[in-house]
Amino acid sequence: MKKLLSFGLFMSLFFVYSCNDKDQEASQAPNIIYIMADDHAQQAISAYGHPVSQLAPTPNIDRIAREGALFKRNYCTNSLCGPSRAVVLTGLHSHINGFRMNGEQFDNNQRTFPKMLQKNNYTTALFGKWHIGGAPQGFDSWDILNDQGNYYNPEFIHESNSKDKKYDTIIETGYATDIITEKALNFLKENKDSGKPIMMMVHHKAPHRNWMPPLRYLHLFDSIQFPIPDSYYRHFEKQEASEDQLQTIYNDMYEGHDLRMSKEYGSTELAHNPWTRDFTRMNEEQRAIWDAAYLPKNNAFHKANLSGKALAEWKFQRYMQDYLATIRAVDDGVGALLDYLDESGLAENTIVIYTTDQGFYLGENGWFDKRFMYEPSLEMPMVMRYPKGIKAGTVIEDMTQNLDFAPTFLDYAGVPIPEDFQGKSLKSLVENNSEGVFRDAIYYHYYDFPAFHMVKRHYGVRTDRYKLMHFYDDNDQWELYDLEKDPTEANNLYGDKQYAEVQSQLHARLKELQAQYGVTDNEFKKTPKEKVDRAYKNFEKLRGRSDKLIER
Ligand code: SGN
Ligand code: CA
Repeated sequence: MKKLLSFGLFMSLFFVYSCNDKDQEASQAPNIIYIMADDHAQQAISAYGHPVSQLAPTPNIDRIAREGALFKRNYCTNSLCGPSRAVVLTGLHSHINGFRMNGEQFDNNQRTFPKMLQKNNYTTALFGKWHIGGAPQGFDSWDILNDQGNYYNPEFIHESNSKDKKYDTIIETGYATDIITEKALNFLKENKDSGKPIMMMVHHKAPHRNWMPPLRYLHLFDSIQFPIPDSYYRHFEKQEASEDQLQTIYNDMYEGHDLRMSKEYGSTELAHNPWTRDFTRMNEEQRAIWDAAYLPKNNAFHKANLSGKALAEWKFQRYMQDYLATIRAVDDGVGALLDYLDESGLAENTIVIYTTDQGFYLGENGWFDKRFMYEPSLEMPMVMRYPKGIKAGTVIEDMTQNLDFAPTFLDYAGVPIPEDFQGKSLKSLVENNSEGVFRDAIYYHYYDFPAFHMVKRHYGVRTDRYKLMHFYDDNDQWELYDLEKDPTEANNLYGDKQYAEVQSQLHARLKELQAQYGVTDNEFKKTPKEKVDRAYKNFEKLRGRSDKLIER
């Protein structure tokens, strides 16, 4: 009897103890703040050291890296907005989560990490760009931009309190980046004492096309000349897809819409501007400040009467000035969130991530936009801070991917990672507890063709040193690069006898990855020729400039 009693006592003590422990653990689960910009190039985050970013630094984003970790080789699996977001949410490649290209509808009923965290005691929230269609699921609170969103006076959609309709669509006055930051701050303030951990996704529109800076930064970079990439006028050889793209700064940017060039001296009317909505939505007050800033700059441009390469380089400068000024506002927003975490005492137990949905071109090859598996668009800059677990100044050289985000968050939250997730948790890597190579190769597949910028469908493998790519749609071309000898991927070595061994190893690794990730033959559909021709015709009509194209 005595034995039984003491066993009972032991069990109840154990029960009380383990409950306490569990409660404590739950209350200690870290908050997760995931900040994602749209199209933020690695070259434009000063912590990465690229010369452009040294002229337009991002002190607050850098602070995350300095106090936490900088991921030097984080890559996306499919360099486009919607697909990247779908991978982040599901931890699965595009062909498994079903969202292969923009314009498709994400199956919101599928498993996502926010849903899993929500079921595990987290309060979850989402603010800003969504762009994968349908109503977000797995968030206690959400307020999203309509479609791509607009810089000025953007339209937001959220669940309605009214019985008659499900959603409210509201135009909010102000600048999108600042409004999104404010929504995030308000949410933190309202929920910080709820006793539950928070997972909040803050998705900026900036610095996505058409790069409209906030009123406070319309002159920020006026006096700065940014370095023009050596490859600005690159002539392509054995790179058919690169020849056929439509994303060249000097030929494809719309002079009004993208570069804010005016029709003529003395006019505030925009030159070639196929989409007027971005400007007409500004109110009178905003438009007056805007015009007062651009009129003298555009007048000076007309006076200079530039053509040829001088014009192409002027366009590069205007692009950089505006693109980087939109980033300054994003960086301000990051700073406001970090300051609030400090003031509120939340900083210590909060993981803060800053990343973007894919890389971006800042004039390399003469380009803007993304989509290609080449380095500038494959790279997905990422910094991460967690004072409790990550040592300040950590630099990760291993190849990581957006595929790894979902398992990382679950791991930190103490939620079991499903076996079919296709990425790996970054926790032990970033906390310096892991051994060996994190990943020896990554798999990539881009599908959105024919579409904006006409980047052909392709897939490939990247290892530590090499990259093998296959464009398989309206052309059929393999490309092979030795990234150590040729970091800008100018020299297609496919078929080069000296690389025969490397080439066959890469083919083998590619096949293995496709088998591992469940890639089937259905993934390599070709587009009918008439459809491709029609798309080229349509996009040719829209090309940026009325007079002749600038030769490479
Ligand atoms: C818009 C842009 C394109 C851009 C796509 C996809 N044109 O269509 O330049 O590639 O978005 O971007 S715009 O004139 O309408 O701005 S993504 O980041 O959403 O994938
Ligand atoms: Ca994007």
